[in-house]
Amino acid sequence: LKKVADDVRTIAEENVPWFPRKIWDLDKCNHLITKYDPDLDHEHPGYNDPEYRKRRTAISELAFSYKHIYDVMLVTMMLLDRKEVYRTLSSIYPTHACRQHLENLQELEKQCGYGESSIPQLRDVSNFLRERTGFQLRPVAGLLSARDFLASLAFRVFQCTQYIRHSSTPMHSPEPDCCHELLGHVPMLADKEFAQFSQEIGLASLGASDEDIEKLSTLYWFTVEFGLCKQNGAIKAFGAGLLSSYGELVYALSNEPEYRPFTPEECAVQPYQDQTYQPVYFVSESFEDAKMKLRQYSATIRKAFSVRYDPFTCTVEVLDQP
Ligand code: TIH
Ligand code: FE2
Repeated sequence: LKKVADDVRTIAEENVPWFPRKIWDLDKCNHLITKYDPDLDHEHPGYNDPEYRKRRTAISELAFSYKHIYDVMLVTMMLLDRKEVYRTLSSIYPTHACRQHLENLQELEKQCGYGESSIPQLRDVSNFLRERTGFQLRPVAGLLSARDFLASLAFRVFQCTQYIRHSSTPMHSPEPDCCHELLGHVPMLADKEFAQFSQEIGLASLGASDEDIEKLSTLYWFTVEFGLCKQNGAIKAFGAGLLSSYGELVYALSNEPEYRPFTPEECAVQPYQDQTYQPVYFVSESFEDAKMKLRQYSATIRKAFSVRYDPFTCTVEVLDQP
């Protein structure tokens, strides 16, 4: 068939037939040929059978309307305080957020309707992430146990709340909410290196003892949630808990708190604060460096087996320790 999808025309070479680039593009690979079509092909045994053709039409419609998405329910929230949160945070991102966060937030504004007066839908954001790093979002009703939360990271699934913080406290929330997920986590999960780091914490957590889960979730806390990193000689925030809280972001990059270089062994046992700002922050050299250190640390966790994620089947393979 000669039918060409519209977006092909944006590709430079006009003579190149359109072809799917992403798995979602298969939604557009749905053109039938008329041969053997019971409505069009006079030779088809069902051509003179109206009941048969009706049934076939109904079945076809189902096939045509199929979309390669994981359906996430759409939620409408109060727009109310979101505007203020978005505006205030955006004003300090250029000086406080790491490069990856800034770049990805721009993409999210372009592609997912991020902005002060709109609420992006989880479905769109999840599809955006899947395309960038294979991470996907799934809705969660509130704080999960560390074990469950970390386990989902092993599958590149991020458990994402959809409710919003109370309007009386726009600059800090003690619990995750959609501002925290969308402004803090999502732009970071769109970075390949960071996504890898997150998944590796998840993999390390599978089947770990309660004690090791506690350590890994503390490590997660001081990196994914409250991590700082060096960029061009300056210190910037990459932790989602900082990037979603104007109050703590300003505080973290002031000269009040204590900084320590990121060392997993130390970080994993550092007491943390979940009611108010952290007294100490850990500074990573880079995501690459943090990932290598995490790997070394994970290797010291005592387990009778090791795991490997198979992205083709989306399953975790359990391997005996030699
Ligand atoms: N304190 C963060 C905020 O105000 O956005 C939210 C959270 C981060 C980590 C746990 S809760
Ligand atoms: Fe979080």
